Amino acid sequence: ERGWPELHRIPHPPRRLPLLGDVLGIDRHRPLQDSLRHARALGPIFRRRVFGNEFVLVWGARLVADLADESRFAKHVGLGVANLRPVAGDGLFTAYNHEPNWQLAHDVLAPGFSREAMEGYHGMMLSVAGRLTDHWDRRLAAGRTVDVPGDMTRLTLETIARTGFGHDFGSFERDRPHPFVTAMVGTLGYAQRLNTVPVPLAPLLLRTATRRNAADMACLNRTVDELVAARRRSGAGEGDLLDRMLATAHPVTGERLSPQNVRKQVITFLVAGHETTSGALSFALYYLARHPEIAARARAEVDRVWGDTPHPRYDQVARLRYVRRVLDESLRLWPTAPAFAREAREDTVLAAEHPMRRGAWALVLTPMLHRAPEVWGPDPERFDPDRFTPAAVRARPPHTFKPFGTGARACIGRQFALHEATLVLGLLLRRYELHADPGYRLTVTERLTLMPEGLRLRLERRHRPP
Ligand code: MNH
Repeated sequence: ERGWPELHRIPHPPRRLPLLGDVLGIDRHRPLQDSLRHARALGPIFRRRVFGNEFVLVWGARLVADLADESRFAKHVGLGVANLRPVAGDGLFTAYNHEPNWQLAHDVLAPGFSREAMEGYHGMMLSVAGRLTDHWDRRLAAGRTVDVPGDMTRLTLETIARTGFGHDFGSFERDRPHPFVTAMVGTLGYAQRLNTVPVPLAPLLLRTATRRNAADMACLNRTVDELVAARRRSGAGEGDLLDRMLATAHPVTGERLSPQNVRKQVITFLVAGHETTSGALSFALYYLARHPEIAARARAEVDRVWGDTPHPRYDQVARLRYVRRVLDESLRLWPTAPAFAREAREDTVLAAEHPMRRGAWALVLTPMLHRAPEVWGPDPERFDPDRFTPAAVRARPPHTFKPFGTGARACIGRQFALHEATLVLGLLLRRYELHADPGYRLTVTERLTLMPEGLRLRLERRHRPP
């Protein structure tokens, strides 16, 4: 509040209660979509007061581009991210900029996302995708529909567990999610709910939830400790993320991650490495099922680039340019990590208009940035992958498409996620026709990340001429 000397010039919702702030009519389970509603009414920068805490939300393209200036702004660990500190500690995602463990872990783990490393994961990604299509083939043979978010979560969890940690959660052999997933969903939901109650009352109002959360955190820790212990017993693997965490010294300082920090990194990567990719795949499948002409065009590309090969090569994935545009367009409308926060490094003026003191921060509302009419035109809700042709991308100003955040603290797993998701969409499009229930209305659930709720598809096996 004190960080913004001219706060009074920033609009806010009309109804304000002395104690509660702007919480009238708040949808506790959908705080993000609630903010989108306010954004539409209040414009490119606005503020909300929740239980005495005032915060600023931004989505106008000019304002966001300014916040992306790394010389004046940096990641702010606040709200949902800060609420995850008890779970993820000084892991890469939740670390404060000044914590030495951020740079250390970043430098040690970044080579795990290099092109060579990604090529090494490709075969494992393909084999996990095979478990998904086996599962879908069985559903199809039994005349059943498929649970899209559930199965995408099985797929992405197995992918990060296998490629990063040499571990198998057996997700496709279980009817219910693995306890790790249930615990993760619990802690994410809890972190989100902490924002919707007054902090001093949280222990009281969320008493049962807090007890559950402690049990969820214990489950996450237990899973991770067992995984690490198994690796220590078996000795080094094939140079995966876990090997890097346990054994790789910093190239310059020679420092290694501490055992406590390794635990936080494993949780961070298991969670960050699958939840958002699962949502991205689920939304893409929703749009493909809703737009048969787009699915047909994507499918034709897969047939052309991959032919009948059961094992598309690493380099054949990036060649699915149109499939990739479908994914980008899905991430435009529903960036599954839907906000990120930026703070002023020093006293500054945001977009030459809004003075900010050092440390003052704002939340960037990515789904609204991705709908800003000055960037995306008069019909931003329309699903159109051709918004991502090379020419269209070149014609847009920078910092207008930010599903992976920005700057030094942007997503380290971006290429991993895009490769995995493009590969899987290619495989699914080549194998099946996808049919949505005509009665299905897109409902987006929130647990810090976004997911299309209750999306099921009916499949048809494609019969391609040889
Ligand atoms: Mn990911 C940071 C979105 C996939 C691991 N990720 C971020 C941020 C966004 C984001 C946004 C920045 C948040 C912030 O500024 O506070 N991530 C995504 C999306 C997908 C995704 C939309 C999939 C689609 N992320 C992945 C995958 C991994 C991963 C896959 C790991 C294998 N992400 C991270 C980590 C960070 C991060 C780790 C924190 C990086 C840092 O701060 O150094």
